[in-house]
Amino acid sequence: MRPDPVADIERLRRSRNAVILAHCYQPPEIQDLADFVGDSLGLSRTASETECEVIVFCGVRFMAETAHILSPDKIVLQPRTDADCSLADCMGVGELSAMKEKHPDALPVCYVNSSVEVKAESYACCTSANALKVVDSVPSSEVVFGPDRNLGTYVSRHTDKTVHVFRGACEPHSTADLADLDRKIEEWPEAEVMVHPETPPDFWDRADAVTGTGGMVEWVEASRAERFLVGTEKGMVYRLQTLFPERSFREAGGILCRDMKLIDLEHVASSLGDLEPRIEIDEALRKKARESVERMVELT
Ligand code: CIZ
Repeated sequence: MRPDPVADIERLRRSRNAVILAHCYQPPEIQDLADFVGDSLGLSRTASETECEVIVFCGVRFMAETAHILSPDKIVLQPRTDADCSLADCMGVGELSAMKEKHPDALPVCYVNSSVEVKAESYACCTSANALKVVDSVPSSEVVFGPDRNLGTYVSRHTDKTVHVFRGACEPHSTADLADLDRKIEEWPEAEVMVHPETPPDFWDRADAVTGTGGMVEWVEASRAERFLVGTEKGMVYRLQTLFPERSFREAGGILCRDMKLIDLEHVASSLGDLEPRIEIDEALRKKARESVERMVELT
């Protein structure tokens, strides 16, 4: 045990020329010490634009992979390699290839919450914020969409294209508690309701905004409401409360990602000290995955 991991982190981040990224689902003490807090793609892009030599990604594996895809010359550390994503893990290249074979006229679009291998086999990547725009912009009238069935269904309801949706789901979001949301709507009837598109459709029907974490920040910024119910992973409430201390937020749906909570101060300090565990990706695979991320940028 380190007597003072925060002091170690402060010393090491300077000596290593490191930036610490925290996804907005991370525990408060990790969000508090991070250089940047946000969504996975925004963080990866921000880090790629800095002069740092080391990126510590406090998040799940696909997020640290995305940082490495965009910053091949930097060392990317993921303090806990067992922090996985149930959504990214549910679709492998085999499943994607089977869908491509079944729908040969469709172009594959993958949600950023996917493995580097799936990104490399996709025509374009997307985020929850731009999924509809990407699907509308790819040069085909049919799309294979994965891995998230809820986001895919949301997109299919708002596009004229045929969307073949993979069956995958984020475990915490897809099993969110609707009765909890309904109870909180009754308790705070004047609150605006924001839900993530990874939640099931019943959640969207009750929401003022169906949007990803970045979209939630923008929604609150533009809104005059004082109270908000937040239908995504619980860590987002801390993020919103930090950004908007004069407003009130409550989580709704009881959405908790245990993998996101595996990272603690001890692990951040030891990964900075050891410069391990590192994300390593085969260079040819990384380049292919980067193409699908770049195509998303071109299309949006
Ligand atoms: O990709 C991300 O950052 C996730 C998991 C969610 C979001 O809505 O930004």
